[in-house]
Amino acid sequence: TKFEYAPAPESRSVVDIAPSYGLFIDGEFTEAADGKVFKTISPASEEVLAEVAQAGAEDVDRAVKAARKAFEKWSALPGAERAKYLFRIARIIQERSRELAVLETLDNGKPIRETRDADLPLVAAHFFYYAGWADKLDHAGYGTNPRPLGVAGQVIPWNFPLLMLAWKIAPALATGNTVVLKPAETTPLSALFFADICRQAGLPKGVVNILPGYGDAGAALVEHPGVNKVAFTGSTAVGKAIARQVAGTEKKLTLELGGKGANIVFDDAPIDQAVEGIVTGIFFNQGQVCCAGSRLLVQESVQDELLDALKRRLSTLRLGDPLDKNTDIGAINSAEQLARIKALAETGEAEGAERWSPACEIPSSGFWFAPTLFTNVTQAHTIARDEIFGPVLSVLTFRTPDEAVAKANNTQYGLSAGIWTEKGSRILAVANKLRAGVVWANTFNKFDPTSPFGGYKESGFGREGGRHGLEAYLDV
Ligand code: TXE
Repeated sequence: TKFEYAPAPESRSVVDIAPSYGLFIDGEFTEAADGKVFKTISPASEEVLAEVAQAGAEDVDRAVKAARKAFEKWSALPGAERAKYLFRIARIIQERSRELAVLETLDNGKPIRETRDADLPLVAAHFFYYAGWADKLDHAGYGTNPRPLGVAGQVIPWNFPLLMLAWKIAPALATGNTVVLKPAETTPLSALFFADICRQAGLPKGVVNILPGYGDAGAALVEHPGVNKVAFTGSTAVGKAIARQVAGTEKKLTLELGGKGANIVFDDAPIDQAVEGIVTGIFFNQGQVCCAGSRLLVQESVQDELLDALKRRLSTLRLGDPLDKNTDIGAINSAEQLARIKALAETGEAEGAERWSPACEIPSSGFWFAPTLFTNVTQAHTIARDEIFGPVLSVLTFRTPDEAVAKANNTQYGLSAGIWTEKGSRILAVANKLRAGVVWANTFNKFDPTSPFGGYKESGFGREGGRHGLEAYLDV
């Protein structure tokens, strides 16, 4: 059924969104060279939030030149000086976290509980963590005479707009690189607020440049000869196109692409705890998470018990106003993403998998998809293989640990996996056989800036986070 949605007015008022925003180049907000603009909307209400300047190739050129110029001085600063700026940015993010959380929820559609308790604390933590590295990179401290690469061209997606920005910008700046970053076209606002934070922190002009725009601006940035390092998070198709573009140039590349994570539940797992982990694994951020546990692999003997408990839990999830702190399931980020999810769910039904959703009221405007469970799924089904990037869980079964490992690894991707068992020895044995960049045991979707994150196989290459994330921005 449908109901009318209106965002909670009191929380809305903590953020002041201007009617229009420019590109951020060389420390100034400016119009696009060709004067183009686009609108960013709230996916929960379809309300226009702001009009934003749309970068084109000429703007990319201007921003890369500004970053090149800034690189000379920025890279020559002692690490301790760069650390001061990063600490300052981290503290301002903490001070403005309520405002940024509401902004992110409005532009992205995800529940405020997530932006407030997960996205924003992690964003600040990333800047604190990499600030701590900046003064340890001198020859004596690091031992390998590490040198920055130059200008980093960074393209990010819409599912964790500010967190993906932090993953990209914090290590780049700590290591003495300068940055041109293109946020996703559906979520440009938090990156523009971040530009304002850079000004507030007194960051030298040109060190960070933000270019809202579409894929053409991303492609122009990747192509630009003044860029030394490309970092991309997004779809596997675009990642492959970027890899082709970069091949044959001197540019360094890291790619963080799609996933089809398996959450493996053994018969000795604590069922209630596993249910919570499964729910977090696939319904956090409406399943729009590259490392989502989108496949549930359950040992046959506990399938019925687990599915009963899971269905009961799904019936308690609250879908609706993302600004309401009781909401579990917010809006899907865009009409395009909603259409992709719907199409894949329909394919699941057409191919014979059994579809189930709890009774659920859906707002009459905006982009929504009820939590969905598919059972009777086999390896041959499209929904067992393709990334859905939505609140849709495909359930498969296994009998033995070896079969679980074989099924978990039977995918083009290799980003994440989860293991649920009381047996410590089994955790280690199974984890070592899984071809996934992250394996969680008796938990899921836990992040920390000290841990490297990234994929095997078509989930990409290179790592972000931790010391490995630092080295992606260094020549040693
Ligand atoms: O991704 P795109 P979309 C997956 C997920 C989703 C699908 C499509 O399965 O359903 O991708 O999402 C910029 N050169 N993921 O269409 O197009 C674009 O402007 C350079 C997984 O949103 O890859 C945006 O800034 N840049 C993923 C960014 O790339 C280009 C997160 C991502 O958009 C470009 C997002 C080009 N040719 C989607 N074309 C994850 N790994 O977390 C587009 N862009």
